[in-house]
Amino acid sequence: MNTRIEAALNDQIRKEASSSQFYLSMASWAEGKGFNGTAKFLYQHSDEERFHMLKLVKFINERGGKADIPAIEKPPVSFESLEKVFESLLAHEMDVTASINNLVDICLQEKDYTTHNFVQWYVSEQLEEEALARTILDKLRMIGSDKGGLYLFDRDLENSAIAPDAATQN
Ligand code: OFO
Repeated sequence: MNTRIEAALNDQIRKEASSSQFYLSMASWAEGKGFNGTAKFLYQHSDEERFHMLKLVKFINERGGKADIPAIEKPPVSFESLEKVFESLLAHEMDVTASINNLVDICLQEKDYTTHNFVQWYVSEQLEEEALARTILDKLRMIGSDKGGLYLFDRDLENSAIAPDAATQN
């Protein structure tokens, strides 16, 4: 496997793994605050990110490269509000999108069209995840600090079809 591509894919493994830990930490915080619907959504999202990481690990190994399983930095453990949680989530997703775009660029420079094709799955996934985070953030900004509104938001998030797909369905 092309060493530049291998390094970029390994870097992406680290990003997906740290997304998973970050969302796990958010989920745990939300659960502790009694936002059970939000916690469920974020636990699910954390699983999804782990699946994204696993997909990269398998791709690298199957193509004769070597996937490195990285150490992960401790994510933040407390958040000011639900709005801050989803602001951080969106900022994080935008960062991941930039990294995926960079990966696409490297594939083209190295003329690795197989990896380029593989990475397209992540391009669409990022588009969906950013749109989802923006929709949720818009709702939270509308609700502000209204307790009744936050209660309904949390309940809706638990039952809603806007939750991320189960990891195994991706
Ligand atoms: Fe892996 O999709 Fe978000 O970060």
